[in-house]
Amino acid sequence: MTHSLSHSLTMFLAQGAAEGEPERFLPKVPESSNFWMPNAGSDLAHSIDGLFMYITWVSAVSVMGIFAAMFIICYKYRAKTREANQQALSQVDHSNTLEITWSVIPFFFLVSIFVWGFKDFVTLRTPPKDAIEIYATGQKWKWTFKYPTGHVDSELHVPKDTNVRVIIKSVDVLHSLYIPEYRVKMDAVPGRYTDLWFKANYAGTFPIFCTEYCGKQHSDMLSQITVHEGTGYDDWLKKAEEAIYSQPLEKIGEIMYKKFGCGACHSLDGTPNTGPTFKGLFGRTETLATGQQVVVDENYIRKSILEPQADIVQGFPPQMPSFKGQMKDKAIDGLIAYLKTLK
Ligand code: HEC
Ligand SMILES: [Cu+2]
Repeated sequence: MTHSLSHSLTMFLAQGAAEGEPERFLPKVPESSNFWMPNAGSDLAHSIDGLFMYITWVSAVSVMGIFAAMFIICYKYRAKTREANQQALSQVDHSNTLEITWSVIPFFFLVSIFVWGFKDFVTLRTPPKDAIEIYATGQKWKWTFKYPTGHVDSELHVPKDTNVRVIIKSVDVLHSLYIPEYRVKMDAVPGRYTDLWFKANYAGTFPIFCTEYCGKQHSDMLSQITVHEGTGYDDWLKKAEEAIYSQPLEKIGEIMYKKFGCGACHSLDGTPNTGPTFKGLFGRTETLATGQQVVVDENYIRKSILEPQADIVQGFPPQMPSFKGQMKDKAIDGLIAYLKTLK
């Protein structure tokens, strides 16, 4: 029987997979060792669970001890007659032994909780240097993950037994990236980077949540993490990119426009920004800084992307970065096709 919360959620998400969506597979994890926690998917998660259980049991036993003493003392020293109630027969107001006992014993427990907690906290906040880095962006109401290859996806994919550092940002309000499987959670803050890291011990697909209330569809801000075995991660990355490149050219171009951030400088609605607008660009006659006139065609666009400094458009600063070596040929073809559609 599987009784952990995370497992139930994973089953729920897996059932939700519609036809044509990427394949999802259920975690191959051992039974959770305690019934109220999600599966612990990393070594650190085990340690955090251990600390949690330690604090829980220390507290539970202390509470039982304190309550037992309270009831026994209430009963034993109750006033048996009305007179006894009026005036104490004897009074004890100090006991060194008792005071030292109930200070020193809890002291050791508290110090042990601090040492264990601090050790795990330092590990939690110190990503290993060899970690692969994946960028996560929170926005109302979805997560996007950007991989070292430049691929952007709505789901997180990682290799098993590998340190992964997720660098988190937000483009609008506060969000918080939460992966219960690894007991890691970090706020996504507009205007700054935050991060978390983990090393997955088991392959499988697990839920990801936003745990910072961020507006009316906050509860829909779900994603999932898939942990791959062997070469699975690289295979997935390759396949995911191929899926983009098997689309119609204009569509590829539209994706590249977003992926390479052309929109930061080139608008689609006719307003000039840092660079000229893309609206009606194809076929337009452009005056260059040299005074020369050119008609925007396929070759001109390709050259603008690969060697932006070669032809500078009059009235604009030479600020466009070169995308040489970053973009596949098919991406450039796609952009050209996309620009043609922007009449
Ligand atoms: C940092 C800002 C910036 C980014 C990002 C940027 N560009 Fe540019 N781009 C410019 C500027 C400024 C010019 C005009 C000066 C020049 O010709 O270099 C320009 C010019 C162009 C031109 C020629 C436009 C014309 O009117 O003749 C094309 C085509 C172009 N960019 C395509 C792209 C594509 C495609 C991307 C994304 C892959 C991109 N740019 C990203 C700033 C940028
Ligand atoms: Cu959110």
